[in-house]
Amino acid sequence: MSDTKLGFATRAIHDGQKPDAATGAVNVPIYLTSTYQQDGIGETRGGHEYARLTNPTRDALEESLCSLEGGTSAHCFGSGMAAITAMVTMMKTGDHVVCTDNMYGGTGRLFDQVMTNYGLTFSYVDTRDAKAVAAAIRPETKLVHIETPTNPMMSVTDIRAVAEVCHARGVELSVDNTFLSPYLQRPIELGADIVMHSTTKFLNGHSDGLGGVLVATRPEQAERFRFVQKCTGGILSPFDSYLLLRGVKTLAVRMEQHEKNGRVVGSFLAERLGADKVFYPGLETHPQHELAKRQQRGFGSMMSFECGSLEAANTFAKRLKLCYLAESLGGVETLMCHPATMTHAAVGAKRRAELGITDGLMRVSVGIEDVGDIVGDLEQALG
Ligand code: P1T
Repeated sequence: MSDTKLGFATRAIHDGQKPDAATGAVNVPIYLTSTYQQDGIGETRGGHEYARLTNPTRDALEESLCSLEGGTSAHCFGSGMAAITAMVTMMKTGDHVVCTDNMYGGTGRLFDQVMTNYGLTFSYVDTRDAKAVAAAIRPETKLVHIETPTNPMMSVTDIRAVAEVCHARGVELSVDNTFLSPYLQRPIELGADIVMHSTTKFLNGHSDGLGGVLVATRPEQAERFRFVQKCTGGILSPFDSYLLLRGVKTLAVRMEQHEKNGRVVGSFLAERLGADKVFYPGLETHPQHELAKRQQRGFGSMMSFECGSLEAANTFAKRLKLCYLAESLGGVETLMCHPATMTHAAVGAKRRAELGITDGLMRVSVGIEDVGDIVGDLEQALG
């Protein structure tokens, strides 16, 4: 059970992660089993029937993540995309979803190229403007799904303001909290109904496992998400659950270091390239700096910057020695991504241009190496 009086770092280590009752092992065992012996018909041990429904390693992880986000239950899936898919299965043909216009490219691809085939409709709005969200809500709108800060333009949405708009109209609000982790932002405290993560990122922290989670705030959501886990089977494996349990234990210290390094790298890039070329809410020049300061516990370590052209971005990327050119984010190592050809290729050139995702834009996930080494690598690569 979660004791909410305990601090975040303590809960990250202990909630859901009690020593094994049978042996005292301080780490949750990896339960590699697909099924469970029953003592008689209908007589399960602790409710375990079949591993698509429950697995003690995954159960422990779900308890841990639920505690960290302050929800009522958590439900883990095999990837962030599987979690988003599960969330939209709450809807029926004819239902409508309002989303942030700038999101991870795979999320829009799922909505536009898969979910529309099942009669769902999606509107993309600039959710920085709560009035634009209100204007986009229709009688058939069931969900507002936002990313804040956004991938990769780092726009910040006022979660509390959008939650008020949603609740006045009887619509649920889900927040993709991947870029900050619950250490730096807790959307449920600001009114969100569902929190979603690609746990592949900061929650795992070591770039060694995909995963996704939905954190619920109401019993009917929990029932629905459990049912989707059971019916569609896109669950997280016991081994990946273990990797996440292990990653989460150090979330607080990792995020502190990501935050420190992020500030140094953000300032360096702003000084080197000009603040107008750097998209990082930690800069005072960022249009939502004050909002980010208010609703986030820190600015995180995600940012993007403009190199000017595809050629300049590629020259920069090829010169990197320490930082890796790679998709993904949130690991201990500094990762550099070219959104136009990587994470946001599916968005299409027209929409990328509208969102400011130019061919010269590079995104950085600042790792927790010695920050002088990261800055040194960026400096030499910028030439
Ligand atoms: O990759 P997966 O675990 O399925 O998560 C999808 C996803 C969802 N939401 C956000 C905000 C994301 O950034 C992602 C995945 N993003 C990358 C792979 C990336 O490099 O941006």
